[in-house]
Amino acid sequence: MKSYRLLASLLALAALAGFAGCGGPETAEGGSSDQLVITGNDQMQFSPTEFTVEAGSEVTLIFRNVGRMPKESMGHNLAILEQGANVSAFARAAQGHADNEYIAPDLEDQVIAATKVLGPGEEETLTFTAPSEAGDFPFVCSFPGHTSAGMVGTMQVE
Ligand SMILES: [Cu+2]
Repeated sequence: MKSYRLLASLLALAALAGFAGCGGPETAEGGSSDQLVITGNDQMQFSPTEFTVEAGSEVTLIFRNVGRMPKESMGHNLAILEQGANVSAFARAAQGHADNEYIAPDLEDQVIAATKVLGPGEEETLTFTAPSEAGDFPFVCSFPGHTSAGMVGTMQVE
């Protein structure tokens, strides 16, 4: 009887472990909708250039610089801006602010979330709450010249 009970609890444990084992990948899969990876490369390209989040949700976004060029000449950041922000004005204002990760202090109120400037092979995880209203929100790399070279994208809030 005793050993039966032991067996039963072992089975229960195994079932639990099995369940957790299944739950892990499922969670990771389910999380792919709100855990995003965006890359930046030496060709000044974001990939992807669009992603979608649910309004008001907690977003985890990994930004990775997959390039090889030095940070001083080809660093990248990722700054998500408020809806309607003037992207080129934001990028222009950023140019003199290497000491602030190329974010103009005056315009920080337009930033929903931003990484530091990353060098080759570096990544940073951003966590933020998505805006509560639906719409398109621009994101940019504000390293000098990169926004105008096309390092821009859109966060769609649904
Ligand atoms: Cu860049």
